[in-house]
Amino acid sequence: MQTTAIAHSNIALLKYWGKQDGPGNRPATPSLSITLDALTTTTTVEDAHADALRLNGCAIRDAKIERTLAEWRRDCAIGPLAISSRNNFPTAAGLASSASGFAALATAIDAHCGLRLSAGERSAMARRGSASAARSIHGGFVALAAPNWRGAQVLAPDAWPLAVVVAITASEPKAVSSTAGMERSKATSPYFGAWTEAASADFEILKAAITHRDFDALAELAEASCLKMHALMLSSRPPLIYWHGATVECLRTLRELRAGGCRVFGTVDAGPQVKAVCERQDVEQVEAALQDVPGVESTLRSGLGGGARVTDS
Ligand code: 2P0
Repeated sequence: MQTTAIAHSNIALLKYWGKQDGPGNRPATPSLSITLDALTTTTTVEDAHADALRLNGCAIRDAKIERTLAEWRRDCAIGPLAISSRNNFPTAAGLASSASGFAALATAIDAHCGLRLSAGERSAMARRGSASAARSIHGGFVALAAPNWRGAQVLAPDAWPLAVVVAITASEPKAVSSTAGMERSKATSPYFGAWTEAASADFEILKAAITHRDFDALAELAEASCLKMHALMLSSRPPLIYWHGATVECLRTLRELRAGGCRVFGTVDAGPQVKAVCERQDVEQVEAALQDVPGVESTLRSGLGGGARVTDS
């Protein structure tokens, strides 16, 4: 018997960077994201004699997945599993493959092992693997915040159907993982205290921009959150420079488009890709402009997607 689940990647409009001390993989700052329909992880689990993992068709060992399975087994009855997972986009390159990956894995295991978890419990389960995965349990606009640090939907995908163009500037895995980068920023950046102190107020303002569907406010606040996070990364020691030259050029291109009246803004995570968020009528113009930027290898287009779900059991 096998069970398959699918989950979509998400990108943060308000960024999480840094963890609380103690167990549970709780973020130090709240975040808000959009779930992307075109970027998916599909994961199949099957009973086995011992755990085995395949990613994109290759047998692998993954310390983070092994550690997370061990944590889940402390709370739930989960037998040995053969896990096979496939991403339809580059892995570990700043496109949130761990978000869709752990959301799909938690959803598949919940159904396969008959855990009967609520969406909130499944989100907390996914968070143990990767905090951003807590958001991919839900579709549309999603918040991850205190006190329980479970993802919660703010708006359904069709309530504000924005579009996203991802400009891929490099598809190899990043040099410093998000987890290691966050630890470094927390330990060494002189701005870390200011980052966490402003987070609750930033969260409320950005959440209001989403519920009011105020694109101009969202653009300004999301861009500010992204650049503030990268200031934190740049001020870490040794510095975390996830950007490539083309990353900056894409952001400049998007700011020019916005100044010309196009409703678009850019955001960048722990990798060199640029995600342009725009209104649907502008998506072709945005994609064409990004394809013209030297160093952009390819682009992906997406709308907003739904939450993680079982597809086959
Ligand atoms: C985010 N990122 O809010 C931020 C912005 C990247 C930059 O969450 O350590 O894979 O597994 O909890 O969730 C990526 O970090 O990190 C991330 P862990 P995760 O989307």
